[in-house]
Amino acid sequence: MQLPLFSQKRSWQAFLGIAGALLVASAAGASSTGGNLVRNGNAEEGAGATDNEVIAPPGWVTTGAFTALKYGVSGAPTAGQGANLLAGGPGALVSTATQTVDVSASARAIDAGTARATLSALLGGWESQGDDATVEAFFVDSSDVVLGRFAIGPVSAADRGNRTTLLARSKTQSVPPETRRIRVLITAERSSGNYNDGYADDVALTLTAGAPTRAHYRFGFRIFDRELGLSAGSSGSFTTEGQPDAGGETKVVSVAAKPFTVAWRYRGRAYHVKLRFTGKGLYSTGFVGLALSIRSSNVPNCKKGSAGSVSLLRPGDVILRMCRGKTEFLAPARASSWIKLS
Ligand SMILES: [Ca+2]
Ligand SMILES: [Ca+2]
Repeated sequence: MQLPLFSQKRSWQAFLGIAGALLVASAAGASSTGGNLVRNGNAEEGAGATDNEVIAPPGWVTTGAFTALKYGVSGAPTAGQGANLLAGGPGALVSTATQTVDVSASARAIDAGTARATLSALLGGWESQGDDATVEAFFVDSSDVVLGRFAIGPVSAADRGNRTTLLARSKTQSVPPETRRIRVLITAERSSGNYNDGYADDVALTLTAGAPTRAHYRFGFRIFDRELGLSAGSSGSFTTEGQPDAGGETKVVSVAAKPFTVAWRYRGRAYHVKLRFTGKGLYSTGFVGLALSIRSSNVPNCKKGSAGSVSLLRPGDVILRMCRGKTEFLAPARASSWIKLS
């Protein structure tokens, strides 16, 4: 049996105006997943060098002459955070310290695009010398592919006013989806004298897992066309969790909703299709697309279990596809229905 209205979407476009005001996601909460993920970023674990020796700080893989250095000894800053700091050490042009932090416990938030990493440290050098230190964080996936990086420092002699001191630096960056490890690299570079006076202390990496953005939508429409003998309507609501990212597409983490029914009467006969959300979908800029499946139907060729979808496009267009794509509601941005973020 033919249902001309539903198989000819241009008819819908001609006769119906379905509209909505969209839809901006509601506020996101943010929660920290814990404290500093870096081990011994403050150099307090283990001893600090008191002369031109090198004492590799525990927790770090070092190169060059990277060392823990005791505050207050000859040639070191007089006082600072705790007993020790990290330094490039004697004789080395470049010294490094690396450690890798496992962040797989936050995989869900990371892959949803809601995790942010904050890198912070005290960075400094010696008097007017240009020796300095930089801290970098590399986002690494499970195959050891680097997905991105960001850095803090260096602090220049001018930044320090040519004083022997360390200054606080901090930066926050979104964690790319698929990140499973974050590699932290301290690089100390020497430009004057024998000793590499690139200094660091209180090196910290924290992860903040933003709660998935939750948005609750209500929608509905009612259609009546006397000439065609058509009346139709539906309404429903759903809640999405995810992160509609202004920069692009992100996953819908979950969709919660009761099934809804699209029902219509055409030339005296009643039809209905009951749809349920499958929980799958995606966001992209100004767009929410959610997968549906048919729960029950009395429309020929539109059987239980077949797929459908609902797409909501800013500034309010709605597209509802069902019955294997054969039936399609297109909603230009004119009124007779509504979508609402509540
Ligand atoms: Ca310290
Ligand atoms: Ca130096």
